[in-house]
Amino acid sequence: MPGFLRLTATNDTGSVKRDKKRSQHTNTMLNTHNKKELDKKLRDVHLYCFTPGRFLRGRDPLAVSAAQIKGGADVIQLREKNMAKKDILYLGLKLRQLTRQKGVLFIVNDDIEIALETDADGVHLGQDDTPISIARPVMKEKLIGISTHSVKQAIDAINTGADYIGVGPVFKSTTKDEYEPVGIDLLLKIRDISPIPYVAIGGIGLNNIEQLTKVHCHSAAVISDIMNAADITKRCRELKHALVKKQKHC
Ligand code: TZP
Ligand code: MG
Repeated sequence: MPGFLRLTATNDTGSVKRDKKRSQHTNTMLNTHNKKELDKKLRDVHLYCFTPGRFLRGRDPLAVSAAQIKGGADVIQLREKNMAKKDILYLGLKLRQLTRQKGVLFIVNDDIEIALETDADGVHLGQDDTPISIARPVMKEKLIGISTHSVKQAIDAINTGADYIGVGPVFKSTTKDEYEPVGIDLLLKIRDISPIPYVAIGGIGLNNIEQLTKVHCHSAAVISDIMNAADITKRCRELKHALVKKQKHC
């Protein structure tokens, strides 16, 4: 992002200013009961899943999400980069119904309007999406997740009121290959400073998930490893099992 467009700035020596237990905005909102529930659900997230996007291959997207939920998905994120907005909205409305029935968090990627129209639990924003300073007054007590690729970005997200952060790509990701992997190293640094939940993302699969749990990270967002599996439910179960076992904290 060009410097002149940046609304909030923290230098590399910036520090986390937020209370460990309470986010800045929680108290000022009308529906604190709901907010507390959402925050609790967020803290319990292990397996963070996505709609199929380019991995759909003729399947019914709703059936794919149902299979992920059956396998233990704690979050479904509506992430469709090549679908007409109207179709994303219709899919989102159905997903809202399904996730509500099953008690799973429902997050919309990029688009605050669709997040509100579907009554999603929150929105997930990248570094080039709507800044949190603008998103927060609109999203009110709903969740805002921010993608981060460095300690500085993580600190900025925390200090500006994010409810959770995505950290990655931890490993090389073929789904989103414009970023170099940040490695387990960044995860370790963020683990040590973050008062809010963080979710590892990027290139994570059954073959390397133990590298996360070894450093006590028990929350992972996974796209291709699940979408390319012959049995989505089974793969989700395996990933969830790996994330939950020997859990200490994340
Ligand atoms: N952000 C960082 S990596 C990534 C996103 C959305 C894609 C993750 O996909 P995969 O297939 O699990 O690497
Ligand atoms: Mg985005």
